[in-house]
Amino acid sequence: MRRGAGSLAGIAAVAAALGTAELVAGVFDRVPSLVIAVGDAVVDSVPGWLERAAIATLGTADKPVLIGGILLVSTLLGAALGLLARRWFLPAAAGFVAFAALGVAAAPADPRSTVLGALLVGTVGAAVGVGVLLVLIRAARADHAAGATPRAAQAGAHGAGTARPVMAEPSDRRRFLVLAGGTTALAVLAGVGGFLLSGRERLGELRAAIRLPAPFRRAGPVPAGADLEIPGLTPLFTPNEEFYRIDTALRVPIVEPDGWQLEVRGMVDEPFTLTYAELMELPQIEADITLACVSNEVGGDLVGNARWQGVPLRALLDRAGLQEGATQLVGRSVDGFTAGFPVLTALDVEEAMVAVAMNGEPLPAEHGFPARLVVPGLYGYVSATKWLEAIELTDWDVDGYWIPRGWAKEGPIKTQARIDVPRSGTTVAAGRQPVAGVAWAPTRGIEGVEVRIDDGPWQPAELAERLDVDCWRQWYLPWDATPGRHTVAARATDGLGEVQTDERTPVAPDGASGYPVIEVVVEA
Ligand SMILES: Nc1nc2c(c(=O)[nH]1)N[C@H]1C(S)=C(S)[C@@H](COP(=O)(O)O)O[C@H]1N2
Ligand SMILES: [Mo]
Repeated sequence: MRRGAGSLAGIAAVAAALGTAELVAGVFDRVPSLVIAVGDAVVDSVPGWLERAAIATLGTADKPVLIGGILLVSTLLGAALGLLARRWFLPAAAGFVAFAALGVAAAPADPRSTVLGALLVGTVGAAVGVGVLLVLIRAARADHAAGATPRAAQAGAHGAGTARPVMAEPSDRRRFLVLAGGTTALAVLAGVGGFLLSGRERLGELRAAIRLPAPFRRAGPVPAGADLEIPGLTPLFTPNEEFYRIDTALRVPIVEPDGWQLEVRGMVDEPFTLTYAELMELPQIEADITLACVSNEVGGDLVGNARWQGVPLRALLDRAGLQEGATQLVGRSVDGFTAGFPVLTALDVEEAMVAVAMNGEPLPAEHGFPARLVVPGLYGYVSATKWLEAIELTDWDVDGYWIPRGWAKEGPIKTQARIDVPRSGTTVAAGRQPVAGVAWAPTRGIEGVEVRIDDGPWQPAELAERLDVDCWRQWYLPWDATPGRHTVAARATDGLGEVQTDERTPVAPDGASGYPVIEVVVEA
């Protein structure tokens, strides 16, 4: 039997196993996706420096790359097992079972699935894989036998020569290829279908049916002139679909409001639990808050501004009654992620909230539906837990997800300006050109932005009307651009009068600093 046929049979069998498993995971709640489970286990176990390097080089493509890598390794493994199955079918079948067992073993990394669900999907996957392998190996043998037998007989008649494999009957060959190809195609369809089925659509309907309560304290009206509306300049509010997304979840957790609960527990006098309906009945506030990721490079786009609505943290803490020694608030996600920050921040910053809505609609699944934390002034990795399921009051010794992975325990957002217009590396016409961007220093506000052309003096930019200290502010400088190559730098001053530092630091451990600098060519 030819090697190509063996490996093809193995690849089709692996595809069938994975495709069926994904379909089962998509149809049933609490049944994990084995591919995602392995991916989650990889994410959880790689050292912090490697995870940082992956995010730095791949950005948000890190997830597709990881999943692609798992599928590639699976395909190679399938090819190897297929080769083995040509001679030794049982060991190859055992290989399939071991492969499925690996996926099942990884499943506890996904706290949303049950052990029974993992066992079920592993068994189904292994059975389908072994079954398909058996059928295809048989078909390949038939194909091979059809090709080899007449030739061997011929060779025997002449009493000499070696029985070299030759082309089989075209019909047997075709039968095998159609079988292997068809199985693989069906398996891919099943896998994609399972992924799509995994609850997203239903969640969209549930979200659409939710009526948001009116907040008792509204965010101020947006003053005319808060959005300069300069072409190319970031809008004041980031649309939800364009809001940056950073999390460790390979598949967006689909959390239905029914059955979801928020627990407030730990070092409190009266721990309590809220259903979604109960949370929605509590008095809510609305606030315009700029959220930033600690991994945002100077000039980067891992930052966004939204109008958030939710229940103030302070109200929940007052109800629970803080005990002495409760110095840290740790948010726990249904996906196992954790982030912690000083309890004092939760008490001092009035707008710190359990958010349920973003820009006037229930949180999108990607941004933490049904509830998440939003804390003005802190990077997301220490504060903004999405798919929140518990608020735990602890002492300072507990570490959130990113802390043992090389990030600072405290994560205040650094004052930053970003130049959006002109875009770095572009060519603009000589004459009056806008230089424009945004600047943020949540909780402190932005009091000034200055721009420097080449080695010239720092020139004050015009600021858009202030919306809130917690959100970014647009700025603008009319520039008389002269022909040639120019560098443009910017720096912001926060509400405390502190000028953004020019000291360049990398994103790790506590956020990038330094001036944003762009290069443009001005054409005569
Ligand atoms: N459950 C969960 N919440 C999370 C994270 C995560 O990995 N898992 N990442 C945090 C980080 S690092 C950031 S910057 C913000 C990003 O929020 P966004 O995706 O809504 O922009 O979410 C925070 N909340
Ligand atoms: Mo982040």
